[in-house]
Amino acid sequence: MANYIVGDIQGCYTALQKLLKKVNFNPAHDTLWAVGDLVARGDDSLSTLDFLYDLGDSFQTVLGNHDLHLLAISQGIRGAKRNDNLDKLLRAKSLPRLLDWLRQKPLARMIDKNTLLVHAGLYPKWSFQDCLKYSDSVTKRLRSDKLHDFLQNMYGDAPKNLDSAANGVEKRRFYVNAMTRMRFVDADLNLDLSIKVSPLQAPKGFAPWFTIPNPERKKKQRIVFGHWAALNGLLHDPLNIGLDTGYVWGGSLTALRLEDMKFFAYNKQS
Ligand SMILES: [Mn+2]
Repeated sequence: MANYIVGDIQGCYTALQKLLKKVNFNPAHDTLWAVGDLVARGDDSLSTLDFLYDLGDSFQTVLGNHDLHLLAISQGIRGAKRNDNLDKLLRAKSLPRLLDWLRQKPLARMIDKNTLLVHAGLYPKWSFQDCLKYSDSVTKRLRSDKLHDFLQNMYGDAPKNLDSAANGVEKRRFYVNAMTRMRFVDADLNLDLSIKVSPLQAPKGFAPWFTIPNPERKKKQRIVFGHWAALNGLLHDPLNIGLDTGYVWGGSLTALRLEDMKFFAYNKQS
């Protein structure tokens, strides 16, 4: 019985299978967790979702920005970009079933009593409880007949902080941006969603979210996240575990076994 947490899969079905084989993943005993961004850009988003769906309760995930974008494309709110490689998925018979399943998933959830799973990270002013509450407020909309309205209002980089949110729509946009797109914040903890470089190249005045002291976060609380491929191997912090090692960009697909904190990676060279 082991818990494996896998980084951003992004439709890389073959790599996922190779990685699961490497760790001898057995859905009868083990649980696979994912940090979100299950689809987009990789070779086979359809097979990826079909496979994860079929794992039933042996698979748990949070949603990433690409997963929310897929929901928006399916609602006709956005067009699919060619390099997202989603055509086969968007034409699939199983699409409605897969989308109904996907929209049930949270933006953040606990893996155990000290471990939060969230695609981008924990906004430095939030406690775990805040984050879970804000995730619930988004999930409630995703699961409801307000899905279309919610996704329509989801896009945009403003507000940059929660205090300047004028209404519920703007608050929820901030929740989504913080939980699925965040990398850098400025000294006033404003989100800057345009900077995607590695922390080593941080522009003056900006810092990665996980370097900001968070008074709401208890000492032993750890966060497992993805989204930031440029972090690749730079972050050796047992409390902030970034699992996106950029397989779609020629890097590797990484899984962490929670029981002994062992990392496994698959890349095209292995
Ligand atoms: Mn992402």
